[in-house]
Amino acid sequence: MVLRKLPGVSASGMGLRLSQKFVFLLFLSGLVTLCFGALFFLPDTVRLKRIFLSKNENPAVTVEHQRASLKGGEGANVKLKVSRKPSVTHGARTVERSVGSRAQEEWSPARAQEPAARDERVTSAAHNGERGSAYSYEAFKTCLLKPALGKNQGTPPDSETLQRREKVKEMMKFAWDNYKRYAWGNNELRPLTRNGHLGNMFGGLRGASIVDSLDTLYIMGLMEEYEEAKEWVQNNLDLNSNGEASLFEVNIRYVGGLLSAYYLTGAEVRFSLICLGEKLLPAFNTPTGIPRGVINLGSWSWGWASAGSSILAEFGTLHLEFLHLSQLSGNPLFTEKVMNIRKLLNKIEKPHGLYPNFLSPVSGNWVQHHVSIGGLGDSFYEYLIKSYLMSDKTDQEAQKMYYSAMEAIETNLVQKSPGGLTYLAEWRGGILDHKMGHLACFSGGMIGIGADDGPAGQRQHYLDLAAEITHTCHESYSRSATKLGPEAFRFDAGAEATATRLSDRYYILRPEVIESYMYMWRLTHDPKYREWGWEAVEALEKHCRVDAGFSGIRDVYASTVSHDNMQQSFFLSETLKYLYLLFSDDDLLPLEDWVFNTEAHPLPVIRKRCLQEHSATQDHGQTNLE
Ligand code: DMJ
Repeated sequence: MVLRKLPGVSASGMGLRLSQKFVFLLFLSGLVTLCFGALFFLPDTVRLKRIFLSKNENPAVTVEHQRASLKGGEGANVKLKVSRKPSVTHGARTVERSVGSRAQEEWSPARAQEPAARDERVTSAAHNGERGSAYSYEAFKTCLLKPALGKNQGTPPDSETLQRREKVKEMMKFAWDNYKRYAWGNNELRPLTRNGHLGNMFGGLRGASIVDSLDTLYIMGLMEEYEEAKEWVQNNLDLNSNGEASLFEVNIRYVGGLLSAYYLTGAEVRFSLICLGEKLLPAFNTPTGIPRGVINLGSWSWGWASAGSSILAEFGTLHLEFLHLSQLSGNPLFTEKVMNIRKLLNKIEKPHGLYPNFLSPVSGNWVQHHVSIGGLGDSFYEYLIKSYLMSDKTDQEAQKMYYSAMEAIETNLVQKSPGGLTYLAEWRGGILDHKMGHLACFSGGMIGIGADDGPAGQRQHYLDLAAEITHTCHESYSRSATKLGPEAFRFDAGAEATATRLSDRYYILRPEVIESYMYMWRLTHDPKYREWGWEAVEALEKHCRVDAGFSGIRDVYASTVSHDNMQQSFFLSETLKYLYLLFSDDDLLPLEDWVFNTEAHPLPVIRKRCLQEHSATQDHGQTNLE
């Protein structure tokens, strides 16, 4: 029809002149290219895109794998879904196979990764069966100094503490049962509307509350619930999920949760752990190796997505989990990635010895000079001291970095209010903001566990500082109507540990204050920490417990509360776990053997020498038998 209207052009195409044919063909091919190119920009959910692009490049692979493949697991068959990426030699297909050691030689999740597969070192020894580097769960257990659950599951001798602990266990069961009933498989429970919440933090990953709860259920002895959770992870945790996810959140909740479940119970989740770990590696494909904060988890396409600067607390909170990923997989790449971050941080100039919160992953320079021990900075410092402790106190570089950072923090950020409260201010290009976030309250515990290994003669000083900060955070709770603390509190314009802005008054079931009570209890056995913990339990019961779970509240100063309709997964993973530990004996997850990641997932101290000796003995034994 269009052609007919053009002057000098006959209705039949045959009548076109050569130049007209050329222009027409050019136009047509342009149109086709444009349409095909546009497919790339469609959301992953659009069917057309899946038909044209995904099928061949990202097929779901359901893998049945048995413990025979990975040394030291339990006998359970494990079904999990992983994303299989194209490789040069393998065609795309959906396979269901038994992953015994032979099957793993043929295919490893590492080989299936697109961007990471380009790095040939991404071949997990755990999967290709390399002798000597296979991880032994039995060896790991012999290297623990004490039984993980203590002599008697940490049961406290006095009846009052025992009753309090039972109450916390009941809260966990209540939170879990309601999640199970109304939100099973979702990331969180919405307890008022009685439905599930997926959110956008984890890409397409689901079940955050389940993965986050595994270890809490186990240490509380909620075994039926633990089995349900484990079964869901083994059968339904779908790693083949598209969508942009926070590298930090996936690492601390999913990788951390699975690591703890593996180490505590021997549950066979090592394969999914390594798959997931390898899916995070493309985030490091930046000019500096400092990872981007957001990663496209399931996609064949871009490894990382968002532009802009990387956040200190995000790229600085990978070390513990990544070291364990190397340990379990035999693949040094995970360790190399986080050691590279550390190298850059050591090299870069630090204003007054402080670490600003934003860094460009492209230039490797600080983006602005905002320093905080709360949000954006917090767990970077936590992971320095915990890296040292988790290395069996051999990682002296982490030790040095932590204590130098502490020195700079003390010189520049530690303040005393007119009322005598010690707090950590924030620093903006040399100007102090006299505000402390709830998140910063974890630092009481951190400074406490770091007290022993600082410069000589500083132990008591650090313990005192830890106690003072924990006291201030308790004040932020006791000065509110609900006895729960606000998101941020200030020390200016007459305020002392209270929120002055409406927008800072909420409480979302966060753990940090209780976390510090738990550490301070372990370090000092001062009964006030258990009392403070109990005050928090009563407040949670009174104001956050609703008919179908626990909910955050919008204003801690209002005596009639308004709920936010969200039971955060960290409430099950952290808040309730720390409370339970606070009312348990110290031999439940003893601190000599375990460090908690920033989501409260316990990870064992890596005793390299012990592990090597153990495998040497095993090898020796084997040789004798042969
Ligand atoms: C948790 O997810 C982790 O503790 C993280 O480090 C920051 N805060 C939340 C809970 O408040």
